[in-house]
Amino acid sequence: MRKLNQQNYQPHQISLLTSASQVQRLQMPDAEVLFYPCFFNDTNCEQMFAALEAEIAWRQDSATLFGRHHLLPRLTAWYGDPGKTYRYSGIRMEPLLWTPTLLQIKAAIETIAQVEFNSVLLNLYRHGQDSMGWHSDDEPELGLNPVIGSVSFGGCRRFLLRYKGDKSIPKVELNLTNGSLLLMQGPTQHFWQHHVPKTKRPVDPRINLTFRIIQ
Ligand SMILES: O=C(O)CCC(=O)C(=O)O
Ligand SMILES: [Mn+2]
Repeated sequence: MRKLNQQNYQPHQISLLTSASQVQRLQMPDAEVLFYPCFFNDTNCEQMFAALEAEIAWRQDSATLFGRHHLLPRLTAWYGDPGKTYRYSGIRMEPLLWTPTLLQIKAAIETIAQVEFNSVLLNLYRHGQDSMGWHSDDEPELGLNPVIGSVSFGGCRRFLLRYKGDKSIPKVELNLTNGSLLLMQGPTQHFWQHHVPKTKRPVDPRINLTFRIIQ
């Protein structure tokens, strides 16, 4: 299994090659979800993973649930334009200033998403026991019908979506591959929740970046 380390990190500008030619539009009611399984090529992915692992100020927050503090089962970080504060699960995050690596990834996905993101939430899943519970990205500061650009580097993890109301609508499952881009937009966050389950299977560390627009 790949170990977290900083050996592959080279702090130089990486020229990003992206591919939007392979795209899947997911067939889901009340949602607009596009998946680009190989948006970044293999060389880019290795360099990006190493750069992000080394540069990002990773921290382990705790969320408050029924008055008790629980360490989040992953490391996180919040970057963005000054003043773009983010609050979720009782956690308040002030943005750190964009790094060149983050700005490169942001520019690459903005060509596809056709919006300008002003912030990004980063998650580092160290191993299969790190995860993300069911939720929607529907905090008020994200506004109506938010565009979420989700980029993944490293170990491939399952990503599930479930409809909030009608339980007869089947769950949707995706493998978020190394170098993939998932775009969730339109009414998706109103009607659907998503999560990254734990796994017992040995899995490489994974970094996920969800680019957002804080109003
Ligand atoms: O790791 C992922 O793919 C999902 C991350 C996510 O849902 C979030 O940051 O809100
Ligand atoms: Mn989310």
